[in-house]
Parts: sequence; structure tokens; C-alpha cells
Amino acid sequence: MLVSRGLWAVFGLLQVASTARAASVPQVPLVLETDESSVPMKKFPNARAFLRFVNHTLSELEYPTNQASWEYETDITDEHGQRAVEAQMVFNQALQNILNQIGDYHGSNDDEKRQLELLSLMVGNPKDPEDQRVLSAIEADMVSIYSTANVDGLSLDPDLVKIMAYSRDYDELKHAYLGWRNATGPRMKGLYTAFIDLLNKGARQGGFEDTGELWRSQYDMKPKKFEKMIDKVWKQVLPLYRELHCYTRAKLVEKYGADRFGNDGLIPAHLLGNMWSQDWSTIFDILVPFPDTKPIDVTKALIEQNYSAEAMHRLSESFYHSLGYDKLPQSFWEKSMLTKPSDREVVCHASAWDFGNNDLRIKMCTNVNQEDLFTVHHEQGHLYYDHYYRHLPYLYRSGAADFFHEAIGDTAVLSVVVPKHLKEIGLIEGEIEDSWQQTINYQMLVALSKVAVLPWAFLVDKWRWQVMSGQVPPHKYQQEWDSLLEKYQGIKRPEPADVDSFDPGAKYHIPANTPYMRYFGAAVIQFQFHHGLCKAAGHKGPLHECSIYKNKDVGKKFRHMLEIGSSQPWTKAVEAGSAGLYDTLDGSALIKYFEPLLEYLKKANKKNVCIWK
Ligand code: X8Z
Ligand code: ZN
Repeated sequence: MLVSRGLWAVFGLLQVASTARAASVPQVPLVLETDESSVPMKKFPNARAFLRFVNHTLSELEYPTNQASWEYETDITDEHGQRAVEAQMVFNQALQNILNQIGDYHGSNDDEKRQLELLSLMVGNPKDPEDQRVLSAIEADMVSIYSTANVDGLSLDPDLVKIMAYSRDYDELKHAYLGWRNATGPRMKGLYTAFIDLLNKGARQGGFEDTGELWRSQYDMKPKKFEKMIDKVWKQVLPLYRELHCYTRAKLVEKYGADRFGNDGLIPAHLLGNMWSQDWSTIFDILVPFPDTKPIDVTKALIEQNYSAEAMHRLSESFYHSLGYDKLPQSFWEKSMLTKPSDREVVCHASAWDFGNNDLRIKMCTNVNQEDLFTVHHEQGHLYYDHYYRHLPYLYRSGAADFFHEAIGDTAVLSVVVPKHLKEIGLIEGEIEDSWQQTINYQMLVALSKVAVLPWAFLVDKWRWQVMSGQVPPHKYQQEWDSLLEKYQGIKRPEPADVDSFDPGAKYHIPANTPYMRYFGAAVIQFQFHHGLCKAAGHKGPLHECSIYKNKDVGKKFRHMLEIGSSQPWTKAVEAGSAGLYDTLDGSALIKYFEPLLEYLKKANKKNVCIWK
């Protein structure tokens, strides 16, 4: 019998770690009574029986854990926070009991061995329930700080997001950018430091050097090999990013005046149309290569056609349906949260949820614009993966690797953005100009999302891995963060940070503890999938003109990759998803896709000074 101390004690404890704490202090002591005997410690005759028990138990516990988190994230209150922590504890305790026995079983075939291997990687929670409780409580608290923060009464989503996207006023942008960082990071820094210590404690108890090493061990290869692989891919895509960066800086100098820029070649981070400078498509109007060529403006079309959030989700569903995929279950429409409620605090950051038994949901504060339309496809990509591997045992019900999960919807987007397709679905009205200028404009628009994100997606965990290994101690958190922004993105904070600053906390995935290298892998592998699918479709011509819309044969081929979940090493799955064209992560497909733009940028940059080192 485990009787815990109250959550209030946890938060009392945290006051030591955090000088400026979250406003939400749960007041009601929580007593969790986990009866350990509810998870039998009995011996199983063999690995098969053990795995059957594991898959059944974890699968059963998934629903209440998800349900409690869902309630918290769609209605942030202290009580819901406590319940979410409590449910997580129950899951962790069952998992712990299972992991304690894993050494007794060895597996008599490849399938059993793989399941045991995947299970063995589910370590990382500290063994002491009190540590677990503090860990979960800190996470809930940090997510609450992030999700309820505001700048002069303005929320991140939609207020600050809109300012960053549409304001062209230097000082207003700077105020929103710095304001958001001041409203979040300093209140989180102490919590985050304590959080990292506990995470590492768990990782070490699980046999890893630190949490970063545990995270890098999830890819069917040694963690060192994984690092080498992504470093190599980064080098493949860097030349394209550098050209885009130089071009963009020159246009922004024209727009805002040279006196706003230093002579270091960097771009002030707040001028790029996005709170994290990770998606620049909202400043397309400033960067458009050929302004006289009729631009593609999906946002304008959505607004003019009175699209609702639900209509955007239906439109995305119809894309997947055109590939022969099932419609989303009716419960999706009944249980999802597709818009931001006005009567309560919620976690607006978009996410897709698999409750098991085909209970699939999206939680998103959908705004009517192009970026969110693509995010809707992204989230539904997660759900279709969940849907098509739902027949597998629990341990295989995940992506072949985490970056596969992030890439499914983004792959769909590569077909959706094709101008001919946008016209077919009514998001481009009138004729599409068939010219080289039009192609370059269109490639630019896609690159502003899909190339601009690359260094950002690469650096977030470069930072976190160093924090987790202790290489970067708390007093250097901010300094290292700033230097990675400079090194990889070529951007700088509009003003130097002060001692309290903790800008990493201003990005959702840091408080929510979601690994981020998955988005780098996804940003690259989606082009490999697109290449393979277009080959399977018999597409002739440039990759950026290929759309697999309505191609049920190709849809079926891609579905085969979804159906194997994580039952095979990801290198096998990439072959399935790319019609045999690739067997590893490879930046060449992305480069091939953007060939026309790269050529254009190289020429355009001849008149620009590309001085960022
Ligand atoms: O977090 C997300 C999704 C949920 S998995 C909305 N993305 C990253 C981000 O927002 O930073 C998608 C692109 C990158
Ligand atoms: Zn995602």
C-alpha cells in the first residue's frame, strides 16, 4: 500500500527551487492509494505470456491516464491537475512493476525480442513514487504557466501569434516577442532545473547516463550513431537554409532599414513572422520574389469563403479520405476540442490524442489561416497513424520512430499545397499563372515553413541534450540558448537577456517535456515519403508539382507503413513509405524538391551580402 504525501507538500517543496512560482497552487492534499497488489507480481511461464499481460495492462491503463490529462488540458484547474498527476502515478506504478520483472524473460523469437526491447526503453521515471509525484506536478505546473501566461492581457494564441504574424511595426513586434519570454521563462526556470534533476535521476536508475542519452536511444541504433546521422543530414540541408537566410535578411533590411541590423549578418528574431522564428510563411508578403505574379493566398481564400474551424478539419479529412482512408469516427467530432473555449483556460498547443478503441481526438485552438490548415493536416496525420495501427499490441502502437509520427500529416501537406490541387479544392480562384516566376513564388512560400523550421528543429534538443548531460549548467541555460539561435538559425534576440531570462521556457515543448528532434527528422523524411509516393504514382516532372490527392493505390501503399506501427525497425518502415527509394534519413529529397528555389536564391544573393558565419 502506497500512501503519498499531499500535492501541496510537493508544491511547498518546489518553493525552494522556484522563486517565482506559478499562480496555481493546488490547495487540497491529495491522497493516492495505489494498491500494488492490483498489478500481480506473479511469474509467467514464458515471454509470450508476460508480453500478453504487459500489452493488456498498459492498454487498459492508457484510457484513464489520457482521460485525466485531457480533462486537465481542456480545463486547467488545480483539481484537474491533481487528478492528472494521480492517474499518471497509477500508470507509472504499473509500468514500474512490469519493468522490475523484465529481466526474467528473454523472448524466443524476433517479435518477442523486439517487444521486450521496446518495453525496456520505457524506463526513465524515477523509482521513488515521491520523486515521480514531484516530477509530474512540476510538469503540470510548467504547462499551466505556459498556457495561462499573457502579455498586457493578451494571450499567446490567438493574440500574440497574430501580432507576430501580421504586425509590421518593429517595436510592437519586439514588445510581443520579449513580453512573451518575460511572462513565461523567469517563472519556470527554477522548476525546470529541479525537473531536469529528477528526469536524470530516473534515466540513471534505468541504466542511462542521462535523459538525453535515453531519448537518443529510441531509434533502433546506438545513440552516438543517431547523432552522427542527424549531424550529417543537417550538413546536407544547411546550404539551402543559408541561401534562404541571406535572401530573407536582405529583404528585411529593405523593409525595416539597415540601422535595425548589426554587421554580424544575423536577423533580429522578432521580424520573422513567428514567436519562435520557426515558420516565416506569414511574412511572405515581404519576401515574395515576384510581387507582380498573382500570389497564392490560402488565408485570404479561407476567410473570404467563411471557413469555420470545423470546416478546415473536414477539408483535411476529405484529403485523407480521397486516398482511400476511412472517415474519422463520429466520436472525433463529438469529443474533440477544435476551437478555443472562452469560459476556461486550456492548453492551446495543438495535439492529437489516441484514447484506444478508435477514440481519436484533436485538441486545438484552430484559427482560420493557412498555417493552421496545415497544422490540422499534421494533427490528422497522427490520428490516421493511430487508426491504422490500432490492431497491434500496445507496445507496437506507435510510430516506427517518433519522427515518422510527425511526418505523416506534413507529407499530406506537400500534396495539398500544390497550386493545381488548391485550385481543385477551391482555395485558389481564377487561373493559375503557368510561369517560372509563379513556381519560384510557390516554392518560396513552402520553403518559408519547411526550410525555415530546420535549424530551429535541430537546435532545441541540441540545447536540451547539453542541459541534460550537465554540460550546460543552470546559470548558462540562457547564454547557451542564445548562442544556438545565433549558430543555427542565424538570428538574435532583439535585446540581450537578463539574469532571470529563460527563453527556452517560452516554447511549449520545454515545459511539456516533449522531445523535439522528432520535428527535425520529420521535416526531412516527409520529402523522402513524398518522393517515394510520387514515384509510386508514376508522377513525371518536378516533385513540387506532384499531388497524390485521390490516388487510392498510393494511399494503400502508404497505409502499409502506418499499419506496421513500430513492429519493425524504422529503417524498414522508411523503405515501405518511400517505395524502396530510401533506407535511412536523407536530406537529398528535400534538396531535390527545392532545386528551382535554390538556384534562384543563389542568383538573387549575388547582389546581397551574406555575412552570417
Ligand atoms: O508541436 C507541433 C504540433 C504538435 S505535435 C502542433 N509542431 C511543432 C511546433 O509547433 O513547434 C508541429 C511543427 C513543429
Ligand atoms: Zn505532431
